[in-house]
Amino acid sequence: MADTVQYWVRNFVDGAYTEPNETSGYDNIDPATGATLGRVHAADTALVDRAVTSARRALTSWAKTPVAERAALLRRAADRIEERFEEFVAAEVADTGKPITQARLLDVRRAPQNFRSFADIVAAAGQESFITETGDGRRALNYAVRKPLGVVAVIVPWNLPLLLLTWKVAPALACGNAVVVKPSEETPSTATLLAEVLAEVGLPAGVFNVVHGCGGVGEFLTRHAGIDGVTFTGSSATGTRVMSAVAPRVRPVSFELGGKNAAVVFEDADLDETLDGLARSVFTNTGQVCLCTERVYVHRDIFDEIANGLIARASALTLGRPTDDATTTGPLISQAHRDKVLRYFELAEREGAELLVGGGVPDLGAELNGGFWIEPTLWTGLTNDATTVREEIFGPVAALIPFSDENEAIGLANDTDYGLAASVWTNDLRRGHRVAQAMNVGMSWVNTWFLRDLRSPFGGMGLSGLGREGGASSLHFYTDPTNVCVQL
Ligand code: 6OD
Repeated sequence: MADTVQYWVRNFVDGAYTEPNETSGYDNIDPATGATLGRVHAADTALVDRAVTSARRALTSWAKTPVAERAALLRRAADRIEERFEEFVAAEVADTGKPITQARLLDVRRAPQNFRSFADIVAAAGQESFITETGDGRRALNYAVRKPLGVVAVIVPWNLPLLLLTWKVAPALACGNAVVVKPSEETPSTATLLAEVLAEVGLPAGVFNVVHGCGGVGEFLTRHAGIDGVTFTGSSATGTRVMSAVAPRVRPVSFELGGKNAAVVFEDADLDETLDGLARSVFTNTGQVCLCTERVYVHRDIFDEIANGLIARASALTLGRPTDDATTTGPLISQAHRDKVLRYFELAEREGAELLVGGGVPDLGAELNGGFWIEPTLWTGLTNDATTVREEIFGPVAALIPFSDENEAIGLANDTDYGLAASVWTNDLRRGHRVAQAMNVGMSWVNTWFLRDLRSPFGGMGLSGLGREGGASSLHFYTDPTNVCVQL
């Protein structure tokens, strides 16, 4: 990848790519090698302003476009993404360093699914209505007309760039909104490609805009008077900044933020199935999924078996060139992120962790050693008091902690400021339901992890977020109701 031709990733505003300005770009770095892939055109405030203005202009007619037409466009977008599937895969792999098999099976696969699902969901959506009897003889019909929220700022992270972008853009467009998208500065390419696809399938100019840049671009965008709402996936710290940016104008936000997700493993769990699921939940995307497990609570009776099984699975992961089919595990996204994860590795040692596997930087040879690689890592010996068990690390690492009974397990799992996801592993059906329901999280899985139905509510509690997206929850966030009351 180091010899990739230099290219510019451009902004997309009012239906066209803008010309790059040599003075306002930054390098797009390949996380697998550390090499420069190309240059990204950073938007200045004038360009962000133009993006918002064009979105406001386009909103007027897009909001009035019949739902069936909007849904048909979403379906055409899904078809076109599938036609250009390998281009999206290549762009996602280059930006993130993730294994190509994962980009195909998880990331890019979800993009057409997101468009088709929200085409179906919006087409089938009904409206609530009530016949009101006031008690003094009057009757009325109450119904709500749901209107698009308006111009929505869509701010998405670098871990699952296209998946998360389309998860938000599909319902936003389906509901008749116009969007200004700010992808992470680390992963600009698939958003830029999506702009082209949406134009190809006939989305009117200005309905979908992309502006690139670092935090300052996001800050300017979210404070902009022309923005009617913000949907954001990323860190809890950035979420609080977005919240204060929109506070003076009282605009709605939808946040999916960090997690410190627990897995609870009971003594009656199916060992192989559980170990495969746990390993997937800890190491997928090199631990860089907000849903990844970083705390594994294991019943004492099977603690050693689970620890040994996880060590074996961690050791069997293949770190290597992201474009090789055999690679299971890519690098972290950046040098800065690896430095952060390594600081947690050092801290864990000071906090008394016993290292079961990993704990450092692997030697992958000259071609890859400039990349941001890290070893899949497991610890025991830590307790819930440890900072490494309380703070989100966002790397391929988990702490294994024993428990003796169900109540203790629930207490330990819920002892956190976060509340995004949990998984429960047991063959006792009633216990599975009971414990999954007791988890103070947005998503609680039993004997599985990250199994998605796009109609379900998705989001987090506590530091993990605000609001829910998915199915009807997305329709609620991306619309604003006007209730009409007609006396009969
Ligand atoms: O699957 C999804 O729809 C979703 N929002 C996943 C989020 C992953 C966060 O890293």
